[in-house]
Formats: sequence, C-alpha cells, structure tokens
Amino acid sequence: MTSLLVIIVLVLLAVALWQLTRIFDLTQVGSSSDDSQVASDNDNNIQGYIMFGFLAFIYIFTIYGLLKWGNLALHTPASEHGILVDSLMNITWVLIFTVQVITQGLLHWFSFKNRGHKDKKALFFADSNKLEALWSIIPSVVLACLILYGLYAWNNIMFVDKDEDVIEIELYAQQFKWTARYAGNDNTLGKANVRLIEGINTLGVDMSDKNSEDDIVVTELHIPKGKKVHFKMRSQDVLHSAYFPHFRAQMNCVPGMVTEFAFIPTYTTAEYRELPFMVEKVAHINKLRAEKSVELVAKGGTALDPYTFDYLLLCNKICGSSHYNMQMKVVVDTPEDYKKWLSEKTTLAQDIKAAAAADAEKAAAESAKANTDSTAKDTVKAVIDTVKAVVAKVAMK
Ligand SMILES: [Cu+2]
Repeated sequence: MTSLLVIIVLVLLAVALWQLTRIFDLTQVGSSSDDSQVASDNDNNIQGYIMFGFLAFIYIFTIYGLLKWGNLALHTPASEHGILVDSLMNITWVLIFTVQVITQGLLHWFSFKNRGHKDKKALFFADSNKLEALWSIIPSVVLACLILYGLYAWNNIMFVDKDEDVIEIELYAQQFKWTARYAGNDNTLGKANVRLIEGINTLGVDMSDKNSEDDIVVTELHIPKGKKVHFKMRSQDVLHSAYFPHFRAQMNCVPGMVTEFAFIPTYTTAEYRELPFMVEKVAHINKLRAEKSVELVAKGGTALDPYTFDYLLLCNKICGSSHYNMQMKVVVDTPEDYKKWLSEKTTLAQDIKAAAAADAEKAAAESAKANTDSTAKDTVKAVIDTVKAVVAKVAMK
C-alpha cells in the first residue's frame, strides 16, 4: 500500500513539473530567445557532450559493478562438468564485454563527431553490400561458434551412457519441499505414480514393483565424491526446478514426466569448506551475524547462530508462497562415508511395514483400553445395582 502511495505521489509530482515547464514556456513567448524548435549548433554541441557523459556513465558503472559485486558470482565449481559450464560462461562474458565496450564507444564517438552543424550535410547512400556482409557474417560466425561450443557442453553434461556405472537417485519436488529416493542395491528405481500416494508412501512408489523393494527415501541428500550421480526428477504439483548452484546443474521438474541430469561431485563438503575463498566468505558472513546479534540481544532478542557452509538443492522456479524456502541440504561424502551412511538407512518397504505394525499396535492398545473401560463400567453398574437392591430390601423391612 505504501509503495502504491509513493508511486502515485511520484506520478503527480512528474505531472506538476511538466505543467510548470509548460507555464514557463508560455511566459517566454515574445521574448528574444530562440523558440524556433530547430536545433541550433549550440544545441547539437550540448547533446553531443551529454552523449559522451552517458558513455562515461556506462563504462564507469560497468567497472564499478564488477569491482563491487563481482565477488557475489559463484566461485569454484564443485562438479566435473562445472569447469566446462564456467568456461562457456566466461567466454560469453568476455565476448559481450568486448563487443559492448567497442560498439558503445564507436556509437557515441560517431554521434559526437557527426553531430548536426549548419554547414554540414549528411551523406546519403541506399546500401553497401560490403557493410551488410561485414555486420552479418562476423556476428553469425561468432554466434555459431558459441552455440556449437554450448551444444558440445550440453551433450557432454546430459549424456548418460546406459552401461555407465552411475548412482540412480530420484528427486521428488512438491510445494514446498524436496524428497530423495535412492535406488538401493539393484540400482534401479521402482515405478511410482501420484495415485499410489498413501500414508508414509508420500512419493507414490509402486510397492508391487520388485525394484521398489530396496528403495530408500530420505530428506537429506548424500552423494559420494568422484562418482557419477544420475538424478531423475518428478514433480507432484506444479513446475519446480532442481537447482544445484555449486554443481552448476539445473533442470525443470515437470508434473507428469521424468526429467534428468547427471554430474560428478569433485569436492566433499568438508573439502569445499576448507577452500580459501569459502573460509573468507564464511568468516565475513559470521562477522556480519555477530554484529547483528549484538543489535538483537540489545533489543532483547536471541543471537544468531554462526553460519556453516553446506551445499544446497534449491527450487529455481517461483512455485508458490513458500518457494524461497524450498531447499534440501546436500552432503558430499567420501565414498566410504557415503556407503556407511546409506547402509544405516532403512528401506521404504521396511518403513511401511514398521508404520503398519505401529498402527496395528496402536489399534490393539485402543481396543484393549476400550475393553477395560467397558469392564470397569460393567463392574460399577453391578455394584450400584447390588447396593440399590440391598437398600430396597432394607426399606421393605
Ligand atoms: Cu518449487
């Protein structure tokens, strides 16, 4: 509401200023100033210098932005293909910056150099095949090279050989959380369907499928370093996007279909935490948190916990009101730790059995309690009846 009021005030202010300038123009009628509406040499000079000023602004702001916010860009990639993605990104940046600096410089220089002048006349020519060829061929060649390199990178990243030794993991997206399913010893995920969602089987895994028997469902993702992990994504409700920024991986999760990608992690969580840039970043965040904590404690609040780095799986599609909080912790372990972690997990089949047993136990306890209650009620009733009978007998006597 406040923003709306601010916008209305700004619009009204702009209208008022515009009206003021009109009134000012009207007061100038008849004066000696030039009101011919045709640009004079002086006007053209001013416009030329303003253009140079704008060019300087573009250059200075670009340099300022790079220095000020450059450190916010993602740092060292934590996956094998991440290096390829980063180099593609860097090449694109260098090209864009070079072309931007040269073309903007030329554009403004020529506009200034050929600014309007009473004695100058613009040269007219219908077309120039040489120029047309030059500005068509150069961008086409550059763009074709970029696209080819991009396609090469894409195939390299997306292609998973059927015979390749990979770990199969399903990522299940729903408003607003992620769940992961490991394929188990057979390394084949069992079938699943949203229609089969029931009780603790929140992913709708088809338990009649043999491959589902050893599937493991977890809410914290663990993956081993140096091993290719093949992710298969499903969505329960709306369009989500599985985004692993540190691994340079992202894929849409579309309801009704399975999407996929694969990557090889190259740093364990512990190793990534030790990288110098990360140590520096975490120290900076914790310094800010400590300062904020002093402020909070002074106001009677609680101090903030210190920050520790963890890889994250985020949702990168605005999928609803709590989209910002749709994330899952990702831990990259050494292969040994990963095996140990996974071996400690129970399978979904075991979980369902345990839940059914717990339900049965609860139902038995409830029925036993109901029986005890009814027996107690019967006893009390019998005692009351006996007392009533005795009282009646005594009264008759
Ligand atoms: Cu989402």
